[in-house]
Amino acid sequence: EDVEETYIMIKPDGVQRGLVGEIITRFEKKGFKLTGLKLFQCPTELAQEHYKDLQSKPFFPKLINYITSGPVVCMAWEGVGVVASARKLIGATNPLNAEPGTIRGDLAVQTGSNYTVDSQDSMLIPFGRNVVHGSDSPENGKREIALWFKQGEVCQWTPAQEPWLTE
Ligand code: YYY
Ligand code: MG
Repeated sequence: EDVEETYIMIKPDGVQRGLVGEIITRFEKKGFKLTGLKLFQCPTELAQEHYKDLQSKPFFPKLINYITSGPVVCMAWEGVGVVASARKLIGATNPLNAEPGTIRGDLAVQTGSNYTVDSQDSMLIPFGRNVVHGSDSPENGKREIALWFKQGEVCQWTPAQEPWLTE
């Protein structure tokens, strides 16, 4: 199977709440390879570019305000099937629907005002504070890593544990 790359970002609420170590640990323990890591204050234009597919959504301005409201932790992770696997570790977009055991299920509660579990997937109700971002496809993984990291900030290396992870 193909080695993929995914862009994982601890959002400002995760940084402010002191969850950085906990979240990195989940990806590390799983066995993925960390190839990029930095604390970063995101400019508005970059947030808009990152979320450009959502620019017509009513919650877009709130989303941009939230992502730029404080530092984020930018990460690149590599591995076979890492994109889908990271999305599973992260859990459902709305923390109210995220399963226990997932990052959002264990570490977040935020919902928009008026939000109930029954109004699932409504794009009308903002529920921004979900702690972490993960790319939704290998193509977007590459696109987002190129967007958030400069040349030379992503490292190619061989973890010592590699022979113990796969045969
Ligand atoms: O990929 P993921 O983060 O799980 O969800 P997306 O559908 O890509 O939405 C990106 C981001 O937008 C989400 O993490 C929170 C925010 N958002 C929101 O505030 N309100 C919604 N109704 C839907 C999404
Ligand atoms: Mg997404």
